[in-house]
Amino acid sequence: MALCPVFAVTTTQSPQGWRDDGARLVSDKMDLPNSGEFSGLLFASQIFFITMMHNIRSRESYDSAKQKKISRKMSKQNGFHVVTPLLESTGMSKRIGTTVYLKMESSQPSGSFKIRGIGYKCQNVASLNKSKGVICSSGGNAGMATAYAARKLKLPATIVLPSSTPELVAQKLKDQGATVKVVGKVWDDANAEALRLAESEDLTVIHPFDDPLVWKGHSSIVHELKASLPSKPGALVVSIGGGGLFCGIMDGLDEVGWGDVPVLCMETMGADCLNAALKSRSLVTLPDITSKATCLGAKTACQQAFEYSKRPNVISEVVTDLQALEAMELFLDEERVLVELACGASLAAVYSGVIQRLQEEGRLPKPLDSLVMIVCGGGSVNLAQLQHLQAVIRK
Ligand code: PLV
Repeated sequence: MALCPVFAVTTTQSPQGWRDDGARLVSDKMDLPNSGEFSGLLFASQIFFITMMHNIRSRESYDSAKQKKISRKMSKQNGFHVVTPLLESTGMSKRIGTTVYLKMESSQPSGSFKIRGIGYKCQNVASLNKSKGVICSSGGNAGMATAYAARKLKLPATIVLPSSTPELVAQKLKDQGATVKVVGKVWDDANAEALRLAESEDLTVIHPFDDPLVWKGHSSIVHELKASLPSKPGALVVSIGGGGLFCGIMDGLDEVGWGDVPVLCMETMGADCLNAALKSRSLVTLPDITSKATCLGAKTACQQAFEYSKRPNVISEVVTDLQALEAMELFLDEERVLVELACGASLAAVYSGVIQRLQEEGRLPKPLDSLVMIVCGGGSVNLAQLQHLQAVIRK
């Protein structure tokens, strides 16, 4: 590629760095050329202009060809998810005295991180060319990711929801072309029905959290963090339902050599199956899901999540629905993004002072290098749903 000269018009006070970068300085104090020198300069600048236009044009076609190649490669590697923004939160950083980064999974096409793992799993199912269709039991978001990926892959999708899932979800799923069934009160009931239907109708099960392929898809979050963070994070915060997101994060941390980063697992009271398992030192099945954060409402965590939670760098904390709701509201106010109560559980780690308490207890370093919040998002929320939660939680 031909090098194109760069002329920088600036004042003599401009930083020396310009010249160090190879730009030629044209000072506003330079002597004006005489007429002979001037026509020579004009001719030179015409040649320069033509060369520059040629370079720009060939650069453009080079860039678009390169871009197409990257896009093709990305769509093969990344499936249906997008690389989400990593934002610095001034409000949260001020609260805990260290830089807080928000990994905005709320920006995913299906509304949450779920599309990473579920998209990857569905691609895998489609590539085997044997499936008559997929079936997923879900509190909402796994279903939305399945319906989205299945539509793109032209696979029929059935989503089984418990009655605790907000009504707006069923309509969103139907809009994606999925068949929707509402069975039982909580996710575990819907899951039993999904397994039965899979058997009787010969459908492929897409598990919302207990599948290594789903974890592999979720682990892409950490690879993106590695590519954009200036250094290893001080700690990471994640919401726990059945533990699929957590498993993906732990796999990813190991893969990038960040296996020792403290990971804070957040649950709501009444959907705290991982915390209960840690206390009992074995997997526990909760008698019921009493939290309104229904997307965290698996009665039993997956085995791998329990194994990972035993690591010394993993901390498990539980907040109330009210703390998660207040976090949701503050986040909407400060960051202008509406997320689900399930995500509010993570945000409450900062807004409810959990981080500061853990630092005082010596369980998290003080000062903390930086904190990464996985803003898991969630599509089962709108203004009416927020108002409903405010009414039932504050009653
Ligand atoms: N939700 C699952 C499981 O529900 C679902 O079917 O959608 N944050 C959000 C917004 C979620 O939707 C979920 C899971 C989680 C966090 C927790 O992820 P997990 O289950 O992988 O730990 C019952």
